[in-house]
Amino acid sequence: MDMAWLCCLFALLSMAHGGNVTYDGRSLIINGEHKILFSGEIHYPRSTPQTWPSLIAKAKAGGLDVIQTLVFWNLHEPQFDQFDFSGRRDIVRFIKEVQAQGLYVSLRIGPFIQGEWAYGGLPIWLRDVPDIVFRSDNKPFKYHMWRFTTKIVRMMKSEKLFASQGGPIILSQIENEYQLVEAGFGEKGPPYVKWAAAMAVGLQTGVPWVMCKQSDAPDPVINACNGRRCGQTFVGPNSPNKPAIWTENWTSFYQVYGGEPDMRSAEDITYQAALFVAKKGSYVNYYMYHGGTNFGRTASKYVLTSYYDQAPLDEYGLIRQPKWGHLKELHAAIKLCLKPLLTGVHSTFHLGQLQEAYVFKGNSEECAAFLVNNDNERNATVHYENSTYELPPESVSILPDCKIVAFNTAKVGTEYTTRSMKADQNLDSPDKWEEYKESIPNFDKTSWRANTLLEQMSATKDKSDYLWYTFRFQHESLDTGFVLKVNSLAHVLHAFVNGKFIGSAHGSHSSLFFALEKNVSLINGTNHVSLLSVMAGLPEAKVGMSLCLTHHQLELDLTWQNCKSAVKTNLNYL
Ligand SMILES: *[C@@H]1O[C@H](CO)[C@@H](O)[C@H](O)[C@H]1NC(C)=O
Ligand SMILES: *[C@@H]1O[C@H](CO)[C@@H](O)[C@H](O)[C@H]1NC(C)=O
Ligand SMILES: *[C@@H]1O[C@H](CO)[C@@H](O)[C@H](O)[C@H]1NC(C)=O
Ligand SMILES: *[C@@H]1O[C@H](CO)[C@@H](O)[C@H](O)[C@H]1NC(C)=O
Ligand SMILES: *[C@@H]1O[C@H](CO)[C@@H](O)[C@H](O)[C@H]1NC(C)=O
Ligand SMILES: *[C@H]1O[C@H](CO)[C@@H](O)[C@H](O)[C@H]1NC(C)=O
Repeated sequence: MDMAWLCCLFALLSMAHGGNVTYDGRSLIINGEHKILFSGEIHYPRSTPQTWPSLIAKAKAGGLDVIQTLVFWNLHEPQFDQFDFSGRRDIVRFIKEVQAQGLYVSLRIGPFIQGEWAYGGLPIWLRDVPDIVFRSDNKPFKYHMWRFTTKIVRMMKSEKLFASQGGPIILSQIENEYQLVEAGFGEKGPPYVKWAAAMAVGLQTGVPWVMCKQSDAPDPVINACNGRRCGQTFVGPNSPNKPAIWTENWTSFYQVYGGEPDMRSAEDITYQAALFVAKKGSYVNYYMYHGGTNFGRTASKYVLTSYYDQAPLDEYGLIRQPKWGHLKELHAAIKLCLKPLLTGVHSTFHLGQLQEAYVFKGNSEECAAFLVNNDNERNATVHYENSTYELPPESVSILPDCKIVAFNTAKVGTEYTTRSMKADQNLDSPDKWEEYKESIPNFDKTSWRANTLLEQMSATKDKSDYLWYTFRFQHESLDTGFVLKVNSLAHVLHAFVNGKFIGSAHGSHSSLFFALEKNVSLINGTNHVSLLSVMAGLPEAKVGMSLCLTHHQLELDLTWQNCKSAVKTNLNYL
């Protein structure tokens, strides 16, 4: 008997998934029901298929309704028309795992995704498509974007993964934060936005599309907010018929080489999230809920392999407290308010100079209130409905019955945890290491020669992070002291002159280029310069260098570009 009951409950739960998804000014509507949804971003390739079930289970236990993920084009199509959906790339398996645990999926197809991912997710071979201009009203780009988007949508459809087919996917995203760069595309920008929206909508997924940070997202695409403080900054949807959706609520921030971990507090995250819901926000996504690991060479320039370790689930999938627990309590408190939140009449009024109430009043007794103290320094005592409430600085109190405080964002009840590490394997014993000596290549040994300095990504096609640049030249003079100056758009440079190491230099995440400047001594006869240029992750821009060798008034200009032009001598260069 019990078993039978269990079975039917399960059946009901999974049936609850199917259904067309629409929206109105209040929220997404799934199966005819308005929804307030909490979503957590988890990227399938940043963890392993073995860990997906437990990550999703922990997200569900934390009170989430939706798992949101990007789709990683260059991971799936590393060579043109050669697709790979195996192992960590198995997006269908990931989505089915989310479905099996009864959660929804939001699929951010992009296919430009940024995401601190190599080349923003675009395959490197796209660079070689003739006349292509990325993310613009450009035929070749639109063709390839259409091709990949269609490929993914068809794959989802054939697995019946859209909610309209009974699957878990309730939302999809096209493009990503395009408005930030749109002006740079001049008159090619706006038609591209219109095209992207129409192309996506034309794929007839039966679920809505969003564009994030795109205030002019064309109907019926929903413009969504990304950022840390959407609770304060989002001006709202661009139509009264669209819901307020927050696609990236940053739980901390990604970390770069040489940077400090970003510690966004549980209080701050819940304050912004509660404020967003108080202002009729209906969808909050935490970016990231689990960051995980940038395996292999998938991180973009200077980004660490560890991704959003400070998220509610840390890099290893361990619950990070109090973040996870405090968010869980927020979700539970807001779920207690659902009825008035979704059906009640919304009103807002001041409780003090920096204090506000957001109230949702339904029929009869239904009432939920959010009491907000925007003062970031002082407690505030406020009066609301004949009661007195003490509000901590910069906080939201949630009253699911307009009387009793169920949750305050600044009062963290969850205990802090610390993570202790113990060595499982020692990697420092000499027998685990081997040393290799690579000879310094010089110009005589190169087979690939060009009349200009080659741009690094075009040369390596992402097969390697390393590229040697070598050249030789004749020199005869009393003077031996010269300065070698290299301006690099790559990330690290090691320089050798006549087989001798003369120094290294590197840039940083925030710098666009760096310079190496070293004194070198030259010999009479043939001199060899060998430069090992290293990339620490694919950036979104060109990577190359210019270099010059200067001495007094004499400059040898090896690029005919950036160094002031000078004597062009009998140089041979690669
Ligand atoms: C979704 O909408 C289509 C077209 O209106 C309809 O045929 C279908 O039955 C709907 N699906 C569900 C699950 O309601
Ligand atoms: C706010 O009130 C709490 C408890 O009433 C008190 O512990 C705290 O120090 C006060 N904070 C400020 C900034 O006044
Ligand atoms: C608040 O007090 C006033 C006056 O005593 C009373 O009329 C009103 O019903 C009270 N409101 C609530 C919500 O209790
Ligand atoms: C290099 O060449 C210059 C000019 O021919 C000459 O004066 C100088 O002595 C040479 N230096 C050496 C170390 O041979
Ligand atoms: C090169 O040598 C000169 C003179 O010895 C010194 O003043 C200068 O700082 C050096 N430059 C670099 C880049 O090392
Ligand atoms: C979103 O992120 C911002 C900043 O990282 C935070 O203040 C806010 O509370 C977050 N909101 C949610 C719902 O996570």
